[in-house]
Formats: sequence, structure tokens, C-alpha cells
Amino acid sequence: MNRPMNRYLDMVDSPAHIKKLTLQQQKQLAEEIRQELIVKLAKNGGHLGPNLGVVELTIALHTVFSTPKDKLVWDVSHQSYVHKLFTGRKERFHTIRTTDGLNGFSLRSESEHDCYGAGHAGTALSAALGMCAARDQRGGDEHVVCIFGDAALTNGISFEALNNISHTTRKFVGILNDNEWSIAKNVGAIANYLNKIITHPRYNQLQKEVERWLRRMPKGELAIALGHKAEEAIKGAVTEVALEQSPSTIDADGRGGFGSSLIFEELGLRYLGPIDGHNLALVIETLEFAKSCDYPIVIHMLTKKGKGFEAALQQPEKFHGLGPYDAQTGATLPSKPGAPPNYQDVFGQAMVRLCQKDATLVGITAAMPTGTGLKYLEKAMPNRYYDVGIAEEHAVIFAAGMATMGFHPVVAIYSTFLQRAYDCLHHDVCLQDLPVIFCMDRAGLSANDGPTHHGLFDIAYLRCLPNVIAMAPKDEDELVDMMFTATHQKHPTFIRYPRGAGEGVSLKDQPKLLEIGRAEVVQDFSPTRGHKVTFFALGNMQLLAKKAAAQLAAEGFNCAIINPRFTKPIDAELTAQFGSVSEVVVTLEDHVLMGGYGGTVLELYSDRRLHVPVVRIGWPDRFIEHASTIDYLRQKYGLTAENTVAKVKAQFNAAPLESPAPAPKLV
Ligand SMILES: Cc1ncc(C[n+]2csc(CCOP(=O)(O)OP(=O)(O)O)c2C)c(N)n1
Repeated sequence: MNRPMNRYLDMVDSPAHIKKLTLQQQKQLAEEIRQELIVKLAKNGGHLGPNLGVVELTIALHTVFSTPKDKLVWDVSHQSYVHKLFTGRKERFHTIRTTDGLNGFSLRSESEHDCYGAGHAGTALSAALGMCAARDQRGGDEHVVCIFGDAALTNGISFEALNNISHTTRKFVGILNDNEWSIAKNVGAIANYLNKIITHPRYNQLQKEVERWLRRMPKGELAIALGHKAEEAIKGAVTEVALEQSPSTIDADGRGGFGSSLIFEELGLRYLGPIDGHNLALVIETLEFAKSCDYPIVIHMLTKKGKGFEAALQQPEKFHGLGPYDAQTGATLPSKPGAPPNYQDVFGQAMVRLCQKDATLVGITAAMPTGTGLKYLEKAMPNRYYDVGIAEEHAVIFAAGMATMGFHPVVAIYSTFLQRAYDCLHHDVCLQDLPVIFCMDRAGLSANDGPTHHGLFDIAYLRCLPNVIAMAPKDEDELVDMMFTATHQKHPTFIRYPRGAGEGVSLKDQPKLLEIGRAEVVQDFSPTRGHKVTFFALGNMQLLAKKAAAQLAAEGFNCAIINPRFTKPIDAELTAQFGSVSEVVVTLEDHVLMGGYGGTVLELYSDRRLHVPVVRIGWPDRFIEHASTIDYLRQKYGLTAENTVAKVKAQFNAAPLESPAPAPKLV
């Protein structure tokens, strides 16, 4: 039997090996990597499309630069899989995004080649510039290369960094990885601007000129030559494109055109490109040039998201990040008939219904139309839908502005990404008490994404802000009630709900207006005897509470279950009332315990001098790692019925609290 020929990929274990390969071998390696990505990710899913797009770029980066001494800073870092393959993690690659496996993003603790961790967009330029400043302070000679996407470029922090580069350092390499896609199609003026550069008739010719010019240079002479005349030639050609004001670049309404110059040049950065990011020789040569520059430079590279996999090329949005798929066809499993809908879909469809009835409602997303479900509104009522790009701060303040004009904006945003806009929540929305509605998807764990994406902090970061109304539905029908209720408020309103499938309850025809700060008694005490235990189970923790209560009931306990609905204002009367008749109170939340809902209950009991033991179930004071499933992490950290039951029972076995020592007498 013929043994399959060894692949170059099998021989490559470190960046040093990449450097030893010839260009032809590296091209072969690129094909092998694409196959590896397509096949290995098929089982558990992952960010396939973005990684297929950066195969040549990553080979070139490791050919020209030497990590860990040189620093590669990836924005978001969802496109660092190929880098992982080259930096000692090939054997574990199949474990990516699974329990105890590799993380799906760069992680400093995972490898010395990961110089900076990320998961949220727009951080790479600032972080890389900070590294340059540190290097310059120390008199080091390492290179810092920042790889950022065209959508990350729409982020405010990216521009804050660009504004700061040229007067901070003389050595900075930025790579704009332009594939024209965010998760969905990139939107906004920056996207249009980049598009105008690459679709300009001069571009193809220009690209050839750059290539020919680079080729003529023997390697050693590149630096000198490029620093002077020849570089001017290229730049001149690019700038010529930029300066040209052909009528076709001006929109019908008179806006648009290239303006006076390339935006990067205006910011004091040398701009080179656009170049074909899949032309390996050209990418290597261009990086060699960038390496030799003693001024900050941005290389504009054009890549194709999903390159090498037809299905991914056809559906860039779907293949940006996905679950398991068929490695041949790219087909994904359809959801099982009768499976509960995802919260995001319930939200999106409810938005359409609510907007149809209320002309003051609009939907706002920060580059997540599908993830949040706002795509339903985009389709049904495009004039009531805003995608502001990866710009969470702007999204929040934009909503605040609309709210001052009598609108009721609904900002659909993941809990973890809303963190980015905290000051905007405080200063713009809450301080002015504006009726903006925040629908926070992914509140709770985002298991396979991990710590950058878990939405475990929003109760804490919101409950300290005055004017806030904050809710968490127990199921998808209550989510719609809460959305409906929020549209009737004159204050900032927040609704947190988890990633993934709802509870499978049917939706009422007409949503219910909930009373603000009023909890729901799901199960009252039974008239039978037995130790009284009350469960306050927030949002998706109802099921866990029901299981724990059933186990305790089987052992003779008398359990009540409350659906708190509100984390601010909480139902103080009902919470106190049940606390005063219970021997133990249990709070359950899909949130960190510190500053969470359970803490609110404790504060209330302290204020009211109610001495009832409170068992708090939630996430501990640490960053929770990624894992294949939520269940695994809940088991590991004790968010289970068994642990809840054990903790309740321990309260009954515990020795009574010692009475406090008498206060010293004042003399
Ligand atoms: C602050 C923040 N908002 C939203 C996201 C969700 N998100 C992850 S990747 C991505 C698109 C990134 O597009 P781009 O920067 O062009 O890189 P590409 O995926 O195209 O390589 C978005 C919106 C995020 N990670 N961080």
C-alpha cells in the first residue's frame, strides 16, 4: 500500500521551518493548510472563512519576521489559526475551541508567540503602538506588526491609534487585511473609501507596477532603494490614484471622491498597496520592504474570505464563524424540527412586530445583524435599521441622540461588547435619563468563545448606575413581554438573555406589559411541613432551580421558586417577604457573584435586618475559560442542581452563627 506522501505541513513545527522552505514549497504548504483548516474545523466549527483568507499572509509574516522576538498583533485574533499551526500548536489544533483545547483567539498564556490576547475588535493598533513605544524606550530592535481587518478599521479605537502613530514611533508595520467583509458585508464611509481605491481603473495597472518594481530589486538593496527614489515612484502612483477626481468617484449627490489624498498618508503613515494578499511572492517582498522602513507604514492587502473553499466563498457571512459543517460541501445541519428558536431570532422577529406598531422604535446594531437577529428588521423595514459598524460607543451615543428627539432606539448588542461603551452608558444615556432600550444577547456564557466573549458582568456594571431598569426573562415569551414593556418606559432599559435556544415555550399573540420591579412567584410554598427554602432564579436559571427544588422536595423540604424578572429595581417587598419566612434563601444567576443579583438580595436583607442565610449560586471571581459546552463549565464551577442542593443542606447542618461579641463600652 502506498503511504501518503509527507506534507510540508507535517514537517513544519516552528517559524524557523517556514523560513527554510522555498517559495514553491511554501505555495504547496498554503494548499495543505487550507485543507487542514477545512477538514479539522469541520467537526467543531470555528472561524473558517477569515483564516482561509490569511494563509499566504501568515506564511509571509513568519518568513519575514521572527516571533517571539518580533511581535505579531492580530486584531480580534479570530484569524490567528494559521499562526497557531506554525507556532508549536499543530498537534493540538483539532482541539481548538473545545474543553481543555486551544483557545479560538490569541492568548498570551497559550504561547510565547501570542504577544497579545484579544477577542474584541479594534484593539490591535493601540496595543501594537504601545509595544513600539516600549521597544523605543528600551532601545530594542524588534519589529511590531499589526494585522487589522477592514471592519476593525471602522472602530473608533483604531482611529485613535492611527492618529497617534506617526508622532510616537518611526518603526511600525500595519497590515490592513481588506476582504470587504466584517461578519456581514462591511458598511460605512470607510468601507466605501477602501472600495473606491480597489475598484479604481488605475488599480490593476498599479498593482502590476508595484510588483514589477519590487521584483527588480535584489533583496539586499531593497532597503536603500526603497527608502529613496523608487519608493516615491510607487507612492506617487498610488497617490495619483488617490488624487484623481474622476467624475465616477463622485456620488450623484456630489459627495464622495477620493479627497485630497490617501487617508493613511494624511495621518503620517506611508501607504503601500493595494496588493494581492494571495500572491505569496509579492506579499513576502512587500513585507521585506516594510521591515526595512524607518517610518511607520501601512500595507493594504486584498484577501478573499473563505479562499479555497467554494461554500465559504459563496457565503462569507455564514463561514465567518460557524458550528460543525460538512468538509466536502460546507453544508450545516438544519435545526431539528420542533427545536426551540434561538433567543436572537425571537428578538429579531419581535422587533419587526413592535416597529410595525410603534413609529418611534428603531433598531441599532454594531456590525452584528445576524448575531443579534436584527437582520429581520433590516429586511422588513430597512429604513428603521442602522448598522453603525464595529463602533459600540458610537452606537450607544447615536441612540442617545435619537432618544433626545423623541425616538425609542433599541440597541441590540452582546453583553460583552456593551462593556466597550460603559462611559457612554453612564454619561450619555443614564445621566440624561434617556429612554434607550438595550437588548443584550449572549448574557451568560459563550462557551466555545471563552473569556473574551462570556457576558458575565452586565448586572454588576449596570446596577450601580442611577435610572437603570434591568431585566432578565425566564424564557423567550417573557423576552417579548420585556421588550414590549421596555417600549413603554421613559428611562434606560436593559434586557439580558442568553446565547442559543430558548426554552421552547409558545409565544403569546399579544405581549404583556409587566409591572416594573415586580417579580413572579413561579411556585409558592406548599401547605405541608418541611424546612422552607426559597429559590430566586434569574433568567435561564429557572430550570436549575426547579431541579434543585424537586430534589429537596423529595427529601421533605418545602420550596418556593421566584422569577425575579428585575435586577434593578428588584421586587424588594416580595424578596423580603419570602426571606422573612424562609430558613434558607438561594439566589441563582448566570453572572459573576461579585456585584451580581445575589449581592443585591443580600444588601436588601442587610438593610432590612433580615437574618436569613443566603446561598448564592453563580460564577466565581475569576475569568472563566472556554469549553465545548456550557454544561461542562457549570459542572466545573458548581452551577448544578447537585451542588445547590448540597449547599442548601449544609446550611441546615452548619452550627448556628455565633452571636456577635458585645460592643466595647465607650468611656
Ligand atoms: C468590540 C467588538 N464588536 C464586535 C465584534 C464581533 N466581531 C468579531 S469579528 C468581526 C468582524 C471583523 O471584521 P474584520 O476586522 O474586517 O476582519 P475579518 O473577519 O474580515 O478578517 C466582528 C464584528 C467583536 N469581536 N468585538
